[in-house]
Amino acid sequence: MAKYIKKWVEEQAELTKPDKVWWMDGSEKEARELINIGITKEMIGDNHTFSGLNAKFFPNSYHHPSHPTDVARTEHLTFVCHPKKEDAGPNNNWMDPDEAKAKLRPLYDGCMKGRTLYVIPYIMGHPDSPYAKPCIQITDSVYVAVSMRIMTRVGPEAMKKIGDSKDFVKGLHSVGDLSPERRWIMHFPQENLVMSIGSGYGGNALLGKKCFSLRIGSCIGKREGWLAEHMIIVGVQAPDGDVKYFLGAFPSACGKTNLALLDPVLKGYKVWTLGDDIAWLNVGPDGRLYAINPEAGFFGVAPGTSEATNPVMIKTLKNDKFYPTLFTNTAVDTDNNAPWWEGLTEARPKNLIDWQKKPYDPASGKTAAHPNSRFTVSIYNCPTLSPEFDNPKGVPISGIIFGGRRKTNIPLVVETKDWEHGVFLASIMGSETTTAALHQVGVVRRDPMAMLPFCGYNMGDYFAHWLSFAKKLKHPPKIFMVNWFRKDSEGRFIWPGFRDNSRVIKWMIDRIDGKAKGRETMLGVSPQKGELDLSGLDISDAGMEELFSIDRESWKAETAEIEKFYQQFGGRVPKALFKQLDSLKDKISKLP
Ligand code: GTP
Ligand code: SPV
Ligand code: MN
Repeated sequence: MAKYIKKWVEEQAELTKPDKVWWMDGSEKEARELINIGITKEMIGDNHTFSGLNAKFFPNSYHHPSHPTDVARTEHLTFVCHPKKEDAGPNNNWMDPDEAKAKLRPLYDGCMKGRTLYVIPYIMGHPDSPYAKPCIQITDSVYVAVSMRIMTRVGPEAMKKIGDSKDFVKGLHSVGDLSPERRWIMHFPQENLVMSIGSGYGGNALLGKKCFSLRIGSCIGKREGWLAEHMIIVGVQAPDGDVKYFLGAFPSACGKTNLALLDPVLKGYKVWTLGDDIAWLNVGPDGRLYAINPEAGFFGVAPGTSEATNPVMIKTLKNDKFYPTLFTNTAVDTDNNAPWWEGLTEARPKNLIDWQKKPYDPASGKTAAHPNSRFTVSIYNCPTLSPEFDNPKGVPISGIIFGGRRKTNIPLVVETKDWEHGVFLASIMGSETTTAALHQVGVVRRDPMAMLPFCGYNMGDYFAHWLSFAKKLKHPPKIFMVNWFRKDSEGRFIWPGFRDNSRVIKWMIDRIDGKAKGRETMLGVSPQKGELDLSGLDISDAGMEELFSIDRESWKAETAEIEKFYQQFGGRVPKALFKQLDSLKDKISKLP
């Protein structure tokens, strides 16, 4: 066996002192054994890790309640440990690497006593892809072990790929005692190492996801000349059969999964799914931008997912091709033993247990499913999976869409002028915070490229890295900015969103094909009246106008905030972006 893998695993076992070490082979038989352990043995608080659900509703599916204090990413406990603080930037919590390890060591010492240490060899990306990366994660949670098998490519192939090399990504994970007091998610970019303890939740514990594919990945990408991004990848097929590939960056719980599995309302259009959360971007030999999805599954937000809003996801969850599907912190309809969440059906089932498996009382004023409850399902169960998904080269990108959750200010859609202007608008993105992380919900924060919690190094340097692609790309994609979440004075969404977002994508395709003229606005080119296909949609002219309105005073306040945001980075924000900001301020001052 590959000697460095063996050595590293032995060292971690010596530290954590498990009863048993289990090397995962990624087989279905093994997944069944692991799930059985979660049903009969492993506990989280008073509940078993897994309980079986009725296969008539969702085949091969299991419910998982997490610890009640462990329901979302914990950004305040997430650190990036570069040797120099400035390299982490104000966008990351920072700790000196030696200090961080000294803090963690006693927490890991003996933390797996009485438990099993699972070794998970996995590959991010298709094994044949030049962009794929082999990794080893250790965990003491069967939930994490099973989730990793759904979300990544687990198996001996990863070990073969690593061979006798030292060059693999290492992740050490333990649930510890699940106490938020002893919970840390620490990254060591210099060593391609992640150490996570005290949480069993999604992005804190499935280390291939945000920890490796984005935080460590962005640092590797900076060194090697590529980009690790919080983006979906889709192919959009027009009625003439032509497929164009798009990337879409939206902050957590702002619509990526829904857009990635879109069932367009417009006749003749079809969306092919390649990824719903993470994209690795490389410049191809032809000077175009190519994207691969390093993951192999969806870890999607349950609330709001229904036959009406996202029929393709409901079909995915009902598909039994790849075993199993997990439902984390949803409610359960006890009459049917079926998972339920707010929005799944219009009527709420009579007899529910809530996400902590307690009888649900609607009078409590709380939701039955946790607002950040999620499903974990293989991408191979998705009926709209693109035939290009397993193409090791990835797909060539024609358009990049950036979007946030904004009640005001940001129009439904604009096309930016060029790469630099696109990078500028992406760098000033703001979004209202959601329940995907533990913090105050609904406040606007700057979230450049939807990467604020995930960029593993100083964001000023990250902007410069983005700008550097202008020279490398012979055929740069067009960059668009969208906002599905604008509200009217009564607090209702003006744009219907979801499947109707295909109307906006169609206009983007028309722009790329040179078929739509558009009109100049302060922020870029927006559709002319009549260019957006609104057939069959009940929306007033006034509503449409409001979706694109730009208010001078609120934009003045917005740019003041952006300037403050830029200034935090101590001179690392490229001058070109300050120039773009000056030019925007100038345009705002000339608004009527
Ligand atoms: P992460 O997995 O956290 O990265 O989230 P995501 O960006 O994939 O978000 P997702 O698609 O799961 O959507 C999050 C929430 O936004 C869900 O409650 C959706 O119902 C809602 N949502 C998605 N698209 C739209 C839209 O076009 N309009 C409106 N109003 N809501 C939407
Ligand atoms: C997000 O929060 O952006 C997610 C879920 O996609 S997690 O895996 O927890 O990061
Ligand atoms: Mn995400």
